[in-house]
Amino acid sequence: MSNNRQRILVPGKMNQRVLDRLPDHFDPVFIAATDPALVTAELSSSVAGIAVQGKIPAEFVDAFPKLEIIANFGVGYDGVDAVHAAERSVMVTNTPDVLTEEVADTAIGLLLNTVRCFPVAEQWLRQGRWVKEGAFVLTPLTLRGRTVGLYGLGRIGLAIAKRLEAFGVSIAYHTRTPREGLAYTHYTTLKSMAEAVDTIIVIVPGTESTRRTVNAEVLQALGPQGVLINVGRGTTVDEEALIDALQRGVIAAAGLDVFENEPHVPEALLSLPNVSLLPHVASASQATRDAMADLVVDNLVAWFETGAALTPVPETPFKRKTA
Ligand code: NAP
Ligand code: 8YV
Repeated sequence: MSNNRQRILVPGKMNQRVLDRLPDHFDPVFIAATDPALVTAELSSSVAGIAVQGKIPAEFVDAFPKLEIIANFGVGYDGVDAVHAAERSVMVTNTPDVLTEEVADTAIGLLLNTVRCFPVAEQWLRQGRWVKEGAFVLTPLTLRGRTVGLYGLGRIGLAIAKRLEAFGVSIAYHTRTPREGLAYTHYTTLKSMAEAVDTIIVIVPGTESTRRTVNAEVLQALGPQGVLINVGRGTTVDEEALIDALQRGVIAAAGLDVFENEPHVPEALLSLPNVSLLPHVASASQATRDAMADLVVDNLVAWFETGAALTPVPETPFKRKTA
């Protein structure tokens, strides 16, 4: 391995394919966590790039004066302070597009599991209850006749909407800016959409502008037949308000792939019968995670070899400064 390879730091856990590919191009170094106390003087002065899966605090970024790029594993980059990185002229990349269809598939699966209780029905069969007690109960909810409101209609939201069209349900959406050329009804506020639909699928990024926006008022507006699906970020939903709404029948059911404090899921949610829960697996097939891993490494390679990242986030639209 040549000595003039760029040094890439991997703090904490990282997808195995990223770890396997990094040494082909770089001099990778590893520390256990994004903790500035773990950064030696030698690391501080040599790291040019960081590959991260999870949260990376601004003070950790500031520990590296020669840092040029942070490559985030995931399309959602709420764990990286991209505005702070931009102020320091540090490029931030994410992994859009390569996971869009997989996440949209999961959203539909979670929606069906939630309204038709398929995971519970499977347990009924596996536990021998079909033989001993007879047919599983008829589900009180159905997807038939529903009106689905997408909270977010970006890459993944649109892929979910295309799938929903085939299911014959009505489709609406709420975003800050309406999308041109679509037949779906646009609502300018989340509350007005919640009043008009009976199903909401959350697929917005986890930002300050979306934080806890699915609150008690929105859930009340969704109503007693209401179903909430969250495949975006846990921070977008007020989890306490959701638990209360599910306990009191303010809404009918929820399907969640993401939570406020992962991997911890509140006991109150676990004990509710009207929820379907997944451990943040929307993109978690081998093929899709491999494609995400490749994009992480390919962004680093492109940055150092061509001076331009493949998928920069909007906050860092710049090119590499050459000496
Ligand atoms: P995207 O293409 O950037 O789309 C984001 C959408 O959210 C846009 O329609 C945007 O429209 C809307 N939006 C953003 N802020 C909003 C606000 N304050 N109010 C209303 N709408 C808002 O992103 P994407 O590729 O579809 O991914 C979306 C998110 O899904 C990611 O950021 C990530 O957090 C999450 N995700 C989760 C998983 C999982 O494993 N569960 C996997 C992949 C992605 P406007 O800008 O017009 O408002
Ligand atoms: C991954 C995700 O689970 O891309 C995202 O935003 O939430 C998921 O695809 C996550 O990035 C893995 O750390």
